[in-house]
Amino acid sequence: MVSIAEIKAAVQERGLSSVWTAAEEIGSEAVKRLAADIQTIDWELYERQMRALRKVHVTDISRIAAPTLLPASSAQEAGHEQARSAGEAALRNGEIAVLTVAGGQASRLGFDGPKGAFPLGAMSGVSLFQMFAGQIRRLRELYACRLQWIIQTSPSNHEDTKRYFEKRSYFGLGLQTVHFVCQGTMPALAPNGDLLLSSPDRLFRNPDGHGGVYRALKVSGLLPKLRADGIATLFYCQVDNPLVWIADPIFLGHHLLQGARMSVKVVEKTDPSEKVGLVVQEEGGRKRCVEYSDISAEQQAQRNVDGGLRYCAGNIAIHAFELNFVEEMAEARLPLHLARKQVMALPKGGMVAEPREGVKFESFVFDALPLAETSMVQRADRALEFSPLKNRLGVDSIATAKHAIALRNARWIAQAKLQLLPPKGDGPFELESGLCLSAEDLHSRRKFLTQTCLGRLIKVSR
Ligand code: UD2
Repeated sequence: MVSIAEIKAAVQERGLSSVWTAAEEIGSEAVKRLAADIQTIDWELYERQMRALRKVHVTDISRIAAPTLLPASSAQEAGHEQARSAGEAALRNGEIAVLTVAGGQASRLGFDGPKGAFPLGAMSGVSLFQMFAGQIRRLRELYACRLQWIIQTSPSNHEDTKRYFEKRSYFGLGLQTVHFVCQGTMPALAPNGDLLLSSPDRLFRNPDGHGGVYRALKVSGLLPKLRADGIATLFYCQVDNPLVWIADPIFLGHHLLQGARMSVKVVEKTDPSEKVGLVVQEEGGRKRCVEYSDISAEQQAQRNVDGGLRYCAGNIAIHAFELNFVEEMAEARLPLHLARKQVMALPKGGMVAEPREGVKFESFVFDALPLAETSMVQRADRALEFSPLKNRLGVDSIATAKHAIALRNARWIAQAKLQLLPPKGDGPFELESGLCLSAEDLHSRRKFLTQTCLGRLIKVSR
């Protein structure tokens, strides 16, 4: 047990003693509570935060090249067959689990609740979580496996997310196979490095970024359990991409056949101002992802002689991981990314939080990419696999995501040659969550389908 005096000494050593002022004014109990909070500070991390604060951030992209991209899984490609067999075998053998990061706030979406609970289904209003759960159910049916689903939450939405699933009986997936892992936090700092307080007896912290998932998995104790269940590979995706092709067997197969430790799917970036990070290759062949904010507008606009963008591999945050690699990354010191923002924190000498300048620190999942000795990069067909839901209106919004789902459905319906009854009124067709994973899968179910909701919702007849 560390004494308050020792905690105070550690704080004083770093010139941070003003952090006690408000708590001391209230009394010894407040000081104790604050001391308990400060005791959890990882001072080595704090030193790294300070170095990151002082460092002028420059990304050296002078010696990078565009990586080799495998064709999209939807492309007719001879090399895909072997990969599909390998990926399907891994699914059948129960060697794959799905990991979805859902710890972010849905603030840009203006939605009060976990982002995964956002209702996006055109007719049914099903949520992102339900769409994902449907795919997982279908994968289980097709590959006769127990496919487990790990969902990363954050302290602000952990309980709400769990309750959301409990209330809906885990969408029939079973409590034992859906795991919620809560990410950690990092203390935010004032621009001069002072600790910030959200109240007199509490540090101001923010979630540690999606890169916190490595540590969160380790701390949760889930990794040995997954290993004991025979899982060797994780399929990773973000909760805000309703088009994600969960556990795409061709992607997983290429990852496995190449002996990759971490793989990534990318879309071809055509608009230089599009806000996606870029996957690039370093000398020696390792890949890394350069965030859009780290690369100048001029660099992003550089073009090849054929007119295409020089750096066009847009990271869509879909990965495959070797489980051992995830465990190693839990111990790695991934770079810290800074966000200078107004935060609700106590002003110096004050007792009540108000907006003030602060610096939040996060780590990013893709910063593990250069640490992978082998990695594979595959193209994704943007129209079939990527439509991020970030904003209420405008780009990457509710309307664009719904539209992308409708277009993808129309494409699948046409390819599957379904004989549908003409629906009433306007609006797109919706495919019931979990109905199918692809046009071929939809075709295989054509004899068991029924149309409801004015003929626009296509379901399996039961
Ligand atoms: C991310 C990527 C961007 C591109 C884009 C694709 C970063 C910095 N940028 O953009 O390169 O791939 O996605 O859609 O990642 N999350 C957590 N915990 C956190 C923060 C985020 O779980 O502490 C989750 C969040 O719930 C979401 C995902 O990570 O599912 C992406 O988070 P974001 O919306 O903050 O990322 P964004 O839009 O900057």
